[in-house]
Amino acid sequence: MKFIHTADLHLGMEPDKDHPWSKMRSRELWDAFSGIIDRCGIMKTDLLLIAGDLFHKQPLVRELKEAAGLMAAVPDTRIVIIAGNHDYISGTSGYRNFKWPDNVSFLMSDRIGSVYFEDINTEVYGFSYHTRDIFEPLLDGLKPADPHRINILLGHGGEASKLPVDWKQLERAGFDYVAMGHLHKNIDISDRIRYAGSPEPLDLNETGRHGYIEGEISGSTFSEDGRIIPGTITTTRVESSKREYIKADIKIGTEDTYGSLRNRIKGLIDERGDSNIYILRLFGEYDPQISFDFEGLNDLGLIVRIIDETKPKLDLEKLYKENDGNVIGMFIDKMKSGPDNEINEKALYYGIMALTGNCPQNYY
Ligand SMILES: [Mn+2]
Repeated sequence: MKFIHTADLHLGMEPDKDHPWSKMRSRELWDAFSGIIDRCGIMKTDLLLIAGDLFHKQPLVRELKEAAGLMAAVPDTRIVIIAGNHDYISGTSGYRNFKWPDNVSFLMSDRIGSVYFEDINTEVYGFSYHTRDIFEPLLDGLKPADPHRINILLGHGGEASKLPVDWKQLERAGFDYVAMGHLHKNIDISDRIRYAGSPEPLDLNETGRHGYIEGEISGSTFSEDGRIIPGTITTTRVESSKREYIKADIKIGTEDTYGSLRNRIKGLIDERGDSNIYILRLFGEYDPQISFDFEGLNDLGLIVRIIDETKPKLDLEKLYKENDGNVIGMFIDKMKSGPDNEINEKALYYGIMALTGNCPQNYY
């Protein structure tokens, strides 16, 4: 039995909102879903598992129809869906009365239920969120009803306010595979319990490659004396994401100019790929007579954030000696007796820059 496990597609979301590429990313989330459906067709996948948060918020009918249209294109793949904490089934949820294609099973109840596919001898268990939070450990103590079947559990959450799970107990519960959603990074709890992660990264904390899980399960068999010989499972992570968030540290020195910084960032983006989205942390000490126009760097690529931890290089001792008794000297004195933290240090540097009129040449 061949399956694909995905979750947290968050269709309808606009990642990196207010950045120029946000709308494009929104479309790419749909492309990711469409890509997974295509893969099901190519691989003749028996079962597609969607472990919650297919949509980012309450889906519009238009969006449901769009998704259903894609799913109908692979009629030989059975698709099982649960709702997560983002697309939870509210009183007015579009999910409630929506008519899915024949190959789609939506486990709509807020209590554990299952769907059984006789031809692949596979039973899929799961339930949907009806509220944003679930504090009850609803999966604890759950066991598959029939060990002769391939048993799969769909779950969403795994943290205190989103369906807390006792992993050790779940590991022993007898499921051949537990397809989890909610964490957007791909995380393996064990060989049989996995988070697929979101097929595309959705914000700048979700660094690294993303994709989905492809697997194959052979059902349990029975020895002559009637003992269960457990089936085998193999899984592979398919890294399909179009883009990746990359965090990069860039050390600035007193030799750097705006132009040299630009060139270095351009080199970095050339090397790591211009389809990726960058979070740049700049640190080090710069020549106080140089200024960096961070806004001007935006044409180099998809830079979602610049974290500026640079400071001007100043010779404080020299500065203090030459300004002993005047306002600059008094300011340095005062600040040096302040708390030893980053804010105070920054205030000291900015203050000196202001008092010296951007710092005379001989003070760095
Ligand atoms: Mn979630």
